[in-house]
Amino acid sequence: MYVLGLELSTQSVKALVLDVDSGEIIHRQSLDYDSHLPQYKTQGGVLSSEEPGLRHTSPAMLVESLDLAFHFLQKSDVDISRIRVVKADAMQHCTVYTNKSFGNILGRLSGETPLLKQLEPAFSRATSPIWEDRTPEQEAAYLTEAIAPLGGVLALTGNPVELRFPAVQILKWAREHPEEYTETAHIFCLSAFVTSLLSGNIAPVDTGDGWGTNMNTVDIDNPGWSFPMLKIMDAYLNAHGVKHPALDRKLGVMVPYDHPLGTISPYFVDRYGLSPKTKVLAGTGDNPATLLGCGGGTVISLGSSYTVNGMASLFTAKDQEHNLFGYTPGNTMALTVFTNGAKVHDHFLNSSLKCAPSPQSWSRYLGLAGDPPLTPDENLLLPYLNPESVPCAPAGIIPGFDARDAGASIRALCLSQVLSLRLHSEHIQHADRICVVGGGAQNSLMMQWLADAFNALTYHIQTPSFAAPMGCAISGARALLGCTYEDVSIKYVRESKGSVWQPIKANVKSMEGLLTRFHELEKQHKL
Ligand code: XUL
Repeated sequence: MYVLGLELSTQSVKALVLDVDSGEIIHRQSLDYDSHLPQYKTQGGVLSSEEPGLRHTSPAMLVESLDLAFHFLQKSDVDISRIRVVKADAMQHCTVYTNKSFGNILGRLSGETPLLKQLEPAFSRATSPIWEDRTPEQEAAYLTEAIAPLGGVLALTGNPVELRFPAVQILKWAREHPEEYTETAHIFCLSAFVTSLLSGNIAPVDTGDGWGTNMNTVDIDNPGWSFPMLKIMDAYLNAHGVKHPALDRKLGVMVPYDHPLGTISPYFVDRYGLSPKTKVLAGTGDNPATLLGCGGGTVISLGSSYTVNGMASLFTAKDQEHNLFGYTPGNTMALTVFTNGAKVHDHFLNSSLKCAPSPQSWSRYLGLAGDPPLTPDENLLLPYLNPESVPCAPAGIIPGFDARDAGASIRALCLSQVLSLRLHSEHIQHADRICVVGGGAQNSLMMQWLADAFNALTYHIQTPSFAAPMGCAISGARALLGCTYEDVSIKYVRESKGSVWQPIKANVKSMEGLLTRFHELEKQHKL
């Protein structure tokens, strides 16, 4: 018996097949959008734009990428008919917009024709804002103020108003394009959109993604939308000439994590040979999926963005920097998102070595950064290639990349990113082991310094860059075996032998002073 985990992340589509009986990962594939779907001209999966802060992707490209993932899976050695459960995760906060034809089209998809060709008439908005977008400032100010008399957005939804969350993104778009808004029958979080394609029905959103919208309630046992929030949003839309906004009808239903949704769409049976009995589970955000893929402990993900992620009870501090999302049924998780993650390394790699990323160029790049022992006067820098979310700060690499001493800049970047992760992780308490995933987990200097800064052991799981689709596969295995999340985590999450970094005492000590210096530097450059 096999289970399939799929992921639509910012830059790529990933597929992972887990053999539930042996516990082996028998297939994993990552296809980046830029090179496999070059017709969309994306850079790192993002459409080009003149407007600063505007970061959108193409829903058509995402649909095509799903077909591509299945095409490669079909061409692999995997006996696809043995897949019993499919679950997808996606970058959080990305939204997809369709008109009322979408449900009908889904219900009669033909395996003869690619998905996109059939779905094209269903889109009511040509592009999809992603989590990196920073444009709806006017709407964020409105929501913050309008909800204040009702206790504030944080108290109602578990999160402060976030520019990247769907609430303000929807309001801005509807203000600018009221006719598109009126045409729209369904607004999906990307994970629910992909799951709709997989199940052939309009799929609900789960609490993992639904809580990342600023429109949810904080009742984890009874998932749903916050009517005070939707009412205030409708009022804004009315005030901007949008007739009959009725946002609640467009958002659909919210369900708990891993809610079973029936069987796979006949499209995937006819076109790729999946069994018609394959079950589909509710999709989720990449962060909850990553947490499960690592066994539910404390996780640092060093991907396109960097995140610090762990289970947490529901609590809201006025100045909280973290976000709260739903996790496995009845549980919540906390996460801080550092927008400027691997992208800054890509930029430095390009500036220092003038070459494209490859295993060889990365190892030369890291070689320039030197060894782990730290001194109190290490160079530090603020690594904000793009505007930063944690802490909220405008773009700026300060004091800058030094082309004459690239090694010093690369070292300062690695160290400063580690310090920033530590400084803004108050939501993670007493972690003595930290699982590090994402492409950056290959950076052994950062693995060591993370161990030093957190005074905790850092380690890898096998296939750290597939942690989220692995989390989806683990959900699938749990649904098949009917056991607990703990049981499946113990059974399937495998630590990578020999990849453990213990804190170095002298470095732990040096980190204290470096943290203070970094904090000072940060304070000089806040919004
Ligand atoms: C989470 C967030 C990012 C995206 C990356 O709130 O914005 O981690 O989920 O895909």
